[in-house]
Amino acid sequence: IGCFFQERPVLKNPFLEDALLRGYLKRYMPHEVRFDGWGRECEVSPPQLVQYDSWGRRVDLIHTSATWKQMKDLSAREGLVSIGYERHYGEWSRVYQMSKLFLFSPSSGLYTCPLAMTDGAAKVIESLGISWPVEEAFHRLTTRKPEYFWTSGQWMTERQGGSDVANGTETVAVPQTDGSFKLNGYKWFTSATDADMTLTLARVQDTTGATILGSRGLSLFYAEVSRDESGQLKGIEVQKLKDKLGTRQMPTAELLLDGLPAHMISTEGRGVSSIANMLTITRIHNSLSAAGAMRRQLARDYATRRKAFGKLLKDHPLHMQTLARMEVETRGAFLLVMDVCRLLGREETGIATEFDTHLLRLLTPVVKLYTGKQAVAVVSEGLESFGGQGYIEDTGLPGLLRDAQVLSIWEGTTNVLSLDVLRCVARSSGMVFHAYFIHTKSLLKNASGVSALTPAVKAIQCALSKLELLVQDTATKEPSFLELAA
Ligand code: MFK
Ligand code: FAD
Repeated sequence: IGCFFQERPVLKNPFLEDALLRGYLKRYMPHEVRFDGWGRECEVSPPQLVQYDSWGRRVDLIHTSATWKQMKDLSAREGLVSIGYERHYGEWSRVYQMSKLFLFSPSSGLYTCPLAMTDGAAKVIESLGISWPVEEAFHRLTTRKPEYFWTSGQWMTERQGGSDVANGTETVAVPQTDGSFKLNGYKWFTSATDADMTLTLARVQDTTGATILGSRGLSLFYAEVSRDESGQLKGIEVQKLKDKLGTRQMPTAELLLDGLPAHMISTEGRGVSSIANMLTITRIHNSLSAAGAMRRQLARDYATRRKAFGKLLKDHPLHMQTLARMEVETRGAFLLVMDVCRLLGREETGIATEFDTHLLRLLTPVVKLYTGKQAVAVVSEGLESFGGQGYIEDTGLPGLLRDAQVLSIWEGTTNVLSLDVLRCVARSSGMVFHAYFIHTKSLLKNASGVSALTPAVKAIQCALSKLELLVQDTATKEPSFLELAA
C-alpha cells in the first residue's frame, strides 16, 4: 500500500487563529464589556475615606470606584479564585487559574491583590477544615456568583513589626461567654480594606488580662467586616487611608480594632503556622503578578511604530538587544512561577511526591523574592524603551513601575524570605536542596536546542546563586552596626 500518507489537519487555537472573529469583536464589542481599560480607571479614581457623615456621626465609608466594584463581579464570574478549588482540571487547575490571572493581572487595576488574599484565606480554611464558623465564608470566597462572592483581607502587620509578626503583634483577643472573642488592637497595613471578612492574628488574654509573648502566644482569627443597624462598622474604626507610592487603586488602611467580634480558627498558639498557608498562596500570586507586569509587552509593539535616526526602533540592533534581554528575564520568571503553580496543583490533588512537596516549599519564597526584584528592573527598562513617553502619567506606564515596587516589600521582604529559605532548608535536613538538584537535572535533560539551559533553569540558578550569597552572608558572623559603620 506504499508509505505515503496525507498529513492530517491540525486544529490550532480557534480564537487566536480566527482573525475574522477577533476583528468582529474588536469592532462591535462595546467598551463596557471589555476590561482592558478598567485598570487605568481604577488608578485615576482612587478610593476615598469618609469618616463622618454630615451630622458628625462616625461612618468610616471607603468609597471605591465603580470600576473597582465591577472588577469584583468579573473576578467571581470568571472563577479567578474558584477555579483553584473546583479542581475540574485536576492537578492542572492551578495552572489554568494562574494562566487566566496572568492575563488579567496587568489590566486588573490591582484587583489581583484582594483576589490573592481571598485565595489565601480559602486555602487556610480548607486546610483547617470547612466547618462552622467559616463554612459559609469558604463557599462565598470560592463562588462564581458575583452577588454571593466575598473577598478577604489579611491583617498581619502592626506598627511594631511587619516582618517580625511574632514579637510585633500587640492585638489581644478577649474571650466571650459564647466561645467567640473580641479583638482590640491596631492593624498598621490592611490592603483592600473594602473586604467582606479577614483573617488576622491576636493574643488570647487570660482572666487576669495577661497574654503569652512571642509566636506561641499568637492565634488565628476569622472576623467579618460588617455594620450595625446605624451603619457603623462593628468593632472597627478606619483611622486613615495610606498615601502610597503605588497601589493607589486600592484602599490600604490603618485600622483600630475596638471590640471586633471574631472566632479563633487555629489551635490556640498556632496562629503563625496556620496563616503560613495563606502566605504560600499570596506569595505565588505576587510572583505571578510580577511576571504579568514584565510581560506587558507594549515596548515590543512600540518598537514597530517609533522611528529614530531614520528607521524603526526594531531595526536598531542595540534596542533589540535591550528588548531581548527583557524577554529572557520575563520568560524565565514566567516558567519558574508556572512550575511552582504546577507543584501546588499536584499537592492539592494529593499526587505530589515527597520531592514535589519539598520543591514547593523551597521555590515559593525563592520565586517571590526573585521575581519581586526582577519586576522592578524589567518594568523600569520597559519604561525607558519608550523614551520620554515612558515617564508621562497618562500613558499608563508610570503606574506599572510604581506598582512593581511593592512586590518585593509586601508578603515578606527579600531578606525575610531568604531567611525563610534557610529555615526550610534547615527543617528538611537539606532535603529541599536535594529535590532542587534532581529537578534541575530533569529540566536540563529535557532542554533542547542550542542552549542547554532553559530560561526556567537560568532563573532558578540565578535565584539560587543570589541565595547562596545570602546564605553565606547569614552564615558568617553578623557584623554589629558599629562594625558596619567603621
Ligand atoms: C498581586 C499579589 C498581591 C499579594 C497580596 C498582597 C496584599 C497583602 C500584603 C501583605 O503584606 S500581608 C502581610 C505579609 N506578612 C508577611 O509576609 C510577614 C513576613 N514575615 C515572615 O514571613 C516570617 O517569616 C513569619 C512571620 C512567617 C514567621 O516568623 P517567625 O516568628 O520567626 O517564625 P517561626 O517561629 O520560625 O515560625 C513559626 C511557625 O510558622 C513554624 O512552624 P512550627 O511552629 O510548626 O515549627 C514555621 O515552620 C511556620 N512557618 C513560618 N513560615 C512558614 C511556615 N510554614 C510554612 N511556610 C512558611 N513560609
Ligand atoms: P520591617 O519588618 O521593619 O523591615 C524593615 C527592613 O528590615 C526591611 O528591609 C527588611 O527586609 C529588613 N529586615 C527585617 N527583619 C530582618 C532580618 N531578620 N534580617 C535581615 N533584614 C531584616 N500587611 C498586612 O498585614 N496586610 C496588608 O494587607 C498589607 N498591605 C500592604 C500594602 C502595602 C502597599 C504595603 C507597602 C505594605 C502592606 N503590608 C500589609 C505590610 C507589609 O507586609 C510589611 O510592610 C512588610 O511585611 C514589612 O514589614 P515592616 O514594614 O514592618 O518592615
